[in-house]
Amino acid sequence: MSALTSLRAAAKPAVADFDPLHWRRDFPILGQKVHGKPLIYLDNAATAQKPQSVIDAVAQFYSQSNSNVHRGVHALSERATAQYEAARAKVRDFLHAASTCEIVFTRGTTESLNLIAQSYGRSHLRAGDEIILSHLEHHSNIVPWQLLAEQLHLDIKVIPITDTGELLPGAYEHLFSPRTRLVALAHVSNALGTLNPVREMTAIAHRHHALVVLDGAQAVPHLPVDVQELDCDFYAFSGHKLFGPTGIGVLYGREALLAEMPPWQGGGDMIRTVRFSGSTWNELPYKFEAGTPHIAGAIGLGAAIEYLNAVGMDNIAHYDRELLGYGARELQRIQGLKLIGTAPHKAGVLSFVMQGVHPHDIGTIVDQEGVAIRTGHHCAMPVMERFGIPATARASLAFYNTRADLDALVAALGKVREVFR
Ligand code: C6P
Repeated sequence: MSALTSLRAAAKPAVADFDPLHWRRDFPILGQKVHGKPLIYLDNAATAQKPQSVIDAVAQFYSQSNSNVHRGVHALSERATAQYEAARAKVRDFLHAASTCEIVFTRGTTESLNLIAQSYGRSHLRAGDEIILSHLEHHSNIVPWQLLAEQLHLDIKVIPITDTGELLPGAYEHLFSPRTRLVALAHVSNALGTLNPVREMTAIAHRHHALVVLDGAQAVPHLPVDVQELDCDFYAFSGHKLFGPTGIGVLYGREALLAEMPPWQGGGDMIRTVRFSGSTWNELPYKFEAGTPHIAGAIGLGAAIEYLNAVGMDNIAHYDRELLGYGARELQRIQGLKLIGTAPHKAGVLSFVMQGVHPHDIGTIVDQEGVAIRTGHHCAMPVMERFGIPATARASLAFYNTRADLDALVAALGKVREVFR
């Protein structure tokens, strides 16, 4: 953490006094102009910006400690290993996991979910077994299960969603059968922002003896997460959406489950012994970290978590709700604009369409005003199909965004209306 950031951390504000501009100064990229206008960055669900302390941690690693981990006895290697493992401990505390054995570093949410499917799934599921997904999943929480289903002849069942973008109450439990082995759910939907009642849904799955995989990619930047309280079996997230580097992610898994799962990739560091007659595996979590990992990425992610601890995840969650409510109210004032995803419990995302305007045109016009949003299907094609639309425009929030940012979006959408009268 930079000196400036630690100074601000010492002055951690109470929830009611949360000042986004205070924290925004830590994000150098946000100070720039785009097309001659101040940048308004509202594409945080795609990837979030990085505070100076994360940039410094990565630069410091490469300029002072760069070395491989778990391999050398020399000073740099020991320092790199200590920093890499310290980052793992920060992730453990951030998720309230019981042990660092349960924290596997991956490339991101996508890799974490594929790891579960290919390691747990291939070794534990059999032809005719069933997996439950929901209609609002990101492709990363659909396609790995489809690949597995093809390999093993499994059946996939889907929880329907309502017009507000909530999982249809009551429909979920009816999908269980004695063959249901696993439920894989987004904690927060990236296309709609819906915050799913995952604790209750996990309890139901466990009553039916099914395991629960939670895709936390869009939850961790907005809410405190406690995997022991949620009681989930696996939890996946990406560092880059959590204000950390790209190319680093996390798979949390219950220790007892990870211990009985086979490795999914072979190579250096994941083995204990290698002979041509057969190999044996390293202890957890290294069994799942084949090859040289993204050391700087893990250290950067650790720095991001330290930074978020200073901001306070409770403050972030409270502020996110407030800002989301403001944004929804202001956007709905725009003639012909329809919000897609109006669940009462949401986090971070305002998806919308405008009558007579393709979302890509919305994105292009607001970009000219310095406002960065994402347009498209958001890697959630089944959601688009459910709402009968090809795409949405999506503003996604972070704690450094302000009401003024949303006002700028509304003003830019006014320009869209002028062009498409
Ligand atoms: N969603 C978005 O703009 P990766 O690419 O592995 O870091 O994350 C994949 C992923 C998985 N689950 C959810 C809920 C997600 O939102 C994402 C990434 C980005 O919405 C890029 S498509």
